[in-house]
Amino acid sequence: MRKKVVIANWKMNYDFYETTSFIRNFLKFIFEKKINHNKEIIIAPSFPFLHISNQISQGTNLNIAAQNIHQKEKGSYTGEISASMLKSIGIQKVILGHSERREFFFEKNNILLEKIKIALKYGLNIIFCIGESSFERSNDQQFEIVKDQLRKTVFCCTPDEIKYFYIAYEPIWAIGTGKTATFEQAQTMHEFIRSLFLERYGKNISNEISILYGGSINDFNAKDLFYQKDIDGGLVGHSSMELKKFLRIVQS
Ligand code: G2H
Repeated sequence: MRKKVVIANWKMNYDFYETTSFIRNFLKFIFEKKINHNKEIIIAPSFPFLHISNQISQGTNLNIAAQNIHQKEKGSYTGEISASMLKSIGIQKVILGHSERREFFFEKNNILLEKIKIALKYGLNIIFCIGESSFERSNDQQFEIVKDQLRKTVFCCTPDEIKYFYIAYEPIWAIGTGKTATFEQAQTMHEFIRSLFLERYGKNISNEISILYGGSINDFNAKDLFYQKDIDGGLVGHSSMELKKFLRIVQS
C-alpha cells in the first residue's frame, strides 16, 4: 500500500520565531497523539530556517523540504541556493515546478529538467508539481498539458531515478483561490497521471509513485480528497499555516 503523504508549503511566510514555534508545537502534538503512523509529514519552510527546522525535527518522523534550488551546481549566481548547500545541512527533499515558480520566475520545462538533474545528482527527493491553468481547463486541454509537462521533465528520468519523486497535481485555478477541484475532478486527473506512469515505466512504478493533490486543501475537503484511490495525500499551502487546521488535515 502506498504511504499517505502530507506536505506543508509555507511559501514566503513565517519568520524565525513563527517557524520554530510552529514546528515545536506540531511535534509535541504528533508525539502525544501518536498520529503519524504510516503517514509521511513534510514541512517546507523558507531557506533561512531550513537548518534549524531540520535540527528541531531530528529523530522524529517529520521531514523538512526546501521550496526550490538553482539549476546550476555552483558559481556566480548571486542570491541563489544550490542542491549541494541543502545537502550539506541535511536537507533531503525539494519542491520543484510549483506554478508560482513557473509563473513569477519564468521556470520553463527545460529549466525544471536541469533542476531535476541537479537534485538527483545530490540524492534529493523531488516533490514535482504539475497542473493546468483555468484557461486550459476551460478549453478541455488539462490532460494534454499535464502529459506534456511530464514528458518534458520527469519522464526524461530513468526508472531508478523515478524512485526519488513525489508528483503533486496542482490545478493552477485552485491555488490560493479557495476554489478546490472536486474530488471527482482530482481523482480523474490522478488516475490519468498514474496511467501515464504505467505507460512509461510499467506496473510497479505506477503503483508505487505517490501522487498528491494541491490547491486550496482545507480541513473540510481533505478527507474526501484523500479518500480517493489515486490521491495519496496533499500539498497544502494556506491551510498548513494554522496549527489546528494543519493537524486536522494530517489526521484526515
Ligand atoms: C498550492 C498550495 C500549496 P494553497 O500552491 O502548494 O497552496 O493550498 O494555498 O492553494
